[in-house]
Amino acid sequence: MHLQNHIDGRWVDATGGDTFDNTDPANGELIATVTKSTTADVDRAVEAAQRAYEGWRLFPAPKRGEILYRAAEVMLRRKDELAREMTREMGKVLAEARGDVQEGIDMTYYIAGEGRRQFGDVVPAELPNKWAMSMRHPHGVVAAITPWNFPFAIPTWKIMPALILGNTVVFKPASYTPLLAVRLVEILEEAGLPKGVMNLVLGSGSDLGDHLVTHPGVALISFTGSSETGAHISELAGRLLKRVSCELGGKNAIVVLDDANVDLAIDGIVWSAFGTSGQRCTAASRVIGQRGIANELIDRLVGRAKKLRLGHGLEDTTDVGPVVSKSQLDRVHSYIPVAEKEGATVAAGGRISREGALAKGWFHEPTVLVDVKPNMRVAQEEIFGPVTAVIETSSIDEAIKILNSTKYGLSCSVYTQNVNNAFRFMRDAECGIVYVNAGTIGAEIQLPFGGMKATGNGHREAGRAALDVYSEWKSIYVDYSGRLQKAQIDVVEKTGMAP
Ligand code: UN1
Repeated sequence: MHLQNHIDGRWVDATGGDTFDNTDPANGELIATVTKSTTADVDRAVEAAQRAYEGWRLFPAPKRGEILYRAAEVMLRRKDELAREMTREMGKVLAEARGDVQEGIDMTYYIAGEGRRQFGDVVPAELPNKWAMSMRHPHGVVAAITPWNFPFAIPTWKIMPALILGNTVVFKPASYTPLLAVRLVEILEEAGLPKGVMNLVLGSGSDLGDHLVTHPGVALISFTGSSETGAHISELAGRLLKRVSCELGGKNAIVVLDDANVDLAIDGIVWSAFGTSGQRCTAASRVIGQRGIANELIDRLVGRAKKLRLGHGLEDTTDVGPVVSKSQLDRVHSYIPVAEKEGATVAAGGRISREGALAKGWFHEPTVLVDVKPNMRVAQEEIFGPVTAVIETSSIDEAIKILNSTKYGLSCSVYTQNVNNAFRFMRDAECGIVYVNAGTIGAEIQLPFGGMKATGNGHREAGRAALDVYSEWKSIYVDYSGRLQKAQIDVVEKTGMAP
């Protein structure tokens, strides 16, 4: 298989003629060769998107919605095939890959409906014979720069709201997951999206990112990835006063209080810490356990982590797949000596797995670190792998303090059977997503998704909130009095009515 760019409605190779390989992280098998774009290809994609914008912004939004609706139908039809390709391409187990595709389907249906909403306000004016209202206005060309961990869902979070509001798109997916990006563009093409509205540029962020972000034809950059890259993009774009929406790192925690249902908490921790091999920005990479249940919690969590079976995500027997690449594996594993040096103990896992069928893939054992103090690096930094750090605490107050002590603020959860504790936690957690008696992963698309502090720059994806990212507000006043009226200055006192 060979994967190409999609520019102005055509599948084309990059101008330089270079390629890179797309491989299965579980066994190293070659999936596809991929065209490797240069900045000249970015220019072509942006120019095509700029040309298409003039037509697309005027195409009625309900009709744009119908195209998205058809795209969702195609996704549904192709769901299983897409999920299988995703598992091969980036490693997550098949059930989770199906979930990723389903999240894209959900988002596409949801946003299709916005074709007939996109509400603005009509409000009374303070002067007679004057009309006041607000409406949404598209930005123009949106650059969607997406990560490999949700190679289908996250692109839909950006592309669907951008399209429904009348923007056109240049899509630069992570270089580990070009296949699912190609599939998404194929689906939009099949659904009838006009040429140039959606352009795909395959290649590495380090080669293309700065050029795309600073391109004068790009109005808005929507990025999901690391906080470091998000800060870099924001800096470049900030100087040019471009719109930027960033969805960045997390150091999410599950708090388990003494009054929790521990069985339920263990299920939530295992699922949130080791699902997707811990490669979710919502992954539970910290567990904060109150002293009364901490020993039981640790014993049982360690037992469960040791039983998880590593393997290819397409096999039924696999609980945890590989991490996405060798460099990611090395990065994750480098935290083990860091933890030990700071005084933490590896209670489960801790090793790279190379036994038998795992030898050719990038597998890391599900790992539980204990004796962790809140300020240790493993309790502060995003690891993005199957590693979770257990911290013990004395009270709910201290637990919330520890929860809020990292620079991030994406997702968190509390396990408690006490309604007062639950509500205090909901109020005081400095996170964009809070769960009660559920793990930290599994956000639904009809609510805002995103986080506080270094997790983002104040925007939210999904839900109605996404519309605010992909449009500007325009306030419109129509004076039909036929004379000069001055707001804030004219005195309107006479009602003209009998007293
Ligand atoms: C991500 O890891 O960047 O809430 C997205 C969740 C998923 C989305 C995760 N619905 O875990």
